[in-house]
Amino acid sequence: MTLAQEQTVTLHRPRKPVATTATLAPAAQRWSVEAIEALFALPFPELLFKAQNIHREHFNPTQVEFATLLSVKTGGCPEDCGYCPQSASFDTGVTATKMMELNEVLFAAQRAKDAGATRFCMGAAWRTPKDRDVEKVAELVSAVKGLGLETCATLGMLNEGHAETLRDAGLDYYNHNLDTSPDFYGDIITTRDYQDRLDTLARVRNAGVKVCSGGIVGMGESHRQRAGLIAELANLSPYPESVPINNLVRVEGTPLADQAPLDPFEFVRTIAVARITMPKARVRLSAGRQQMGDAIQALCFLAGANSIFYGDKLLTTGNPDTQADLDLLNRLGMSRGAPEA
Ligand code: SAM
Ligand code: DTB
Ligand code: SF4
Repeated sequence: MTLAQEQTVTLHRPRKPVATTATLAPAAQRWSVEAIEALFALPFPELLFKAQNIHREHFNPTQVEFATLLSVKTGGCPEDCGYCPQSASFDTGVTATKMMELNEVLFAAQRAKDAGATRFCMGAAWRTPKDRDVEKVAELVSAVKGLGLETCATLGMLNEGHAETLRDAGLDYYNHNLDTSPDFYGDIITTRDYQDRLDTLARVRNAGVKVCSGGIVGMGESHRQRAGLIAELANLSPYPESVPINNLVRVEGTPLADQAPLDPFEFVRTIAVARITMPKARVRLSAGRQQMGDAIQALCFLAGANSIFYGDKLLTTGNPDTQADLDLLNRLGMSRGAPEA
């Protein structure tokens, strides 16, 4: 690393997020895209060392959060997100379903809890939920919360009042990903824009619900665009409490089915850079674990990942078996825990 790089990196070390700021406008830019590119460009051992130091300042590095996902309303989505098997625009073999009943969701949540999950995330393939959908999800949230699980929902764009209804039902986190950098976004999704996503995140933040927002890498974005995604997330004020980093799951029938796989070390670097720029966030090693292998996952934990999706399925695609995850953590001498920053 050159002195110039080191200086750039040091100069842009983030200040503490201001917890009282209600909007998510990236007003006080803490991280330039260049500073983040400089992190990505560090020699791998230097980058991981930096990320580990920051991780250890805030978390026990041996603990990993287990969050279980459930698709409560699958497929038939009017959006055209190029990676997504649930979009009605692509023929992926995913069958559209109605919303699940409360007792079915509760059963799945109890099973997730019994298996060791501490957080339960309910996903729905909507562009934006209707008011009555939000009311129904609110019932699911309060029932799941009643089991003693942390709750999370990802339902698409929220309108006025939706976040408040979910908050009042006991929602802890709302997941809405920025997905990629602003300048690559239009290559992947045409049915809504970046500002729509930022507006939903602001609604969530203003309602006092914790923000879960991350993205997908391996969609053909450039190095700079990968850095651009992290810059957008890290410059949110405050940055998200929870940051899922997904490795594209290439699904037959989607426009990205034949995308060349990302160098796995680049994925590890993305985790490390997310950890450095968002020190107190739960950084989740999200989609793509099944394709990744144990060694790369272990490197992700060393790079600062402290959360995984736990359960045999993500929303429509596979995830490692619960026993495989328990075995992996055991082999690494690590354990399940809900990390607190
Ligand atoms: N419809 C809602 C929305 O888009 O916000 C919620 C569900 S959507 C499936 C949640 C996130 O899953 C997406 O924003 C994207 O980041 C991730 N995702 C979807 N398909 C994926 C894939 N094939 N590989 C990796 N991540 C994916
Ligand atoms: C997130 O960032 N990843 C999860 C969750 N948030 C909702 C979803 C991953 C979906 C992978 C493709 C599928 O299973 O359909
Ligand atoms: Fe619909 Fe969400 Fe999939 Fe986009 S990512 S197509 S909004 S389910």
